[in-house]
Amino acid sequence: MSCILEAPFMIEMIRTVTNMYDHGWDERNGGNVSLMLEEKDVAEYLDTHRVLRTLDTGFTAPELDGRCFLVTGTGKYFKNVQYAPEVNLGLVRLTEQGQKAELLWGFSDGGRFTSEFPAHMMSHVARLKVDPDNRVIMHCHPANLLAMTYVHDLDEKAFTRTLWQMCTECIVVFPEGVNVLPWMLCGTNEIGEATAEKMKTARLVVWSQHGIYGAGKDLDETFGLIETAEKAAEIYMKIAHLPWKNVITDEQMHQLEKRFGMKAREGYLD
Ligand code: 2HA
Ligand code: ZN
Repeated sequence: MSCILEAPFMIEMIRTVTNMYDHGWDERNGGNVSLMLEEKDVAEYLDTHRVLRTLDTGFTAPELDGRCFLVTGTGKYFKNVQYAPEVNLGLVRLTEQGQKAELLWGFSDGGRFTSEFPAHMMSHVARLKVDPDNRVIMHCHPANLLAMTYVHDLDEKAFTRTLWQMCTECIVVFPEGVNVLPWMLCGTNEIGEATAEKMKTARLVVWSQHGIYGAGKDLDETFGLIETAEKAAEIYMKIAHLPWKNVITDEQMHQLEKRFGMKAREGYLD
């Protein structure tokens, strides 16, 4: 059996959370990532009959029964993942309608998965219904998106249109736009359910005054999605207080739709 630290999914996870930390998106223990895996992929590296511990999840998600997830740990720092992956990450398999998680690897100091596990798992359920290839849910605290939620209208259409207007390729990268939640208490099933509901119509969900959730088919795509939205927010925060002389018009956005063969969210362009 090969060493799990050499598994491509493990290498990619470690590189991604390190990169997120390097981007300044995950101060201290901020942020969390979950990557869905097939049990057969995991079985190349682990004896999947050997359960180290069984953890309560605090929610029910029958759709995820038997699914495996590589996930970041609660209270753990992304900064440290590359130096001690087995302490800071865990690999779990959901059972009993998603109410239990069997730990197959990791959390070696007795830890458990992120406090945002409900939001992650409920978002996986929601995205899988829209896109069966979805594998990743990613949460972090990028400064400019966060800053924008203090000074910009939180209306989803207005927020999306501003981001689209900040870089030409935004509308191509996230044509469905971004959904926005008002401030809510984090770590609860309530914010998990609200996030999952918003995930039905977009892969990006802003948590006002907190951060952002992204979803995608792999770690690269999901990282790139957040990276693009954060770049747009950065430009907005550079120019919001200045007189605007130019803008990307709706007519130009329609040209982008044609050129790139995608369709902006219904009703968001004139
Ligand atoms: O502590 O980001 O939302 C991790 C978080 C909680
Ligand atoms: Zn957070």
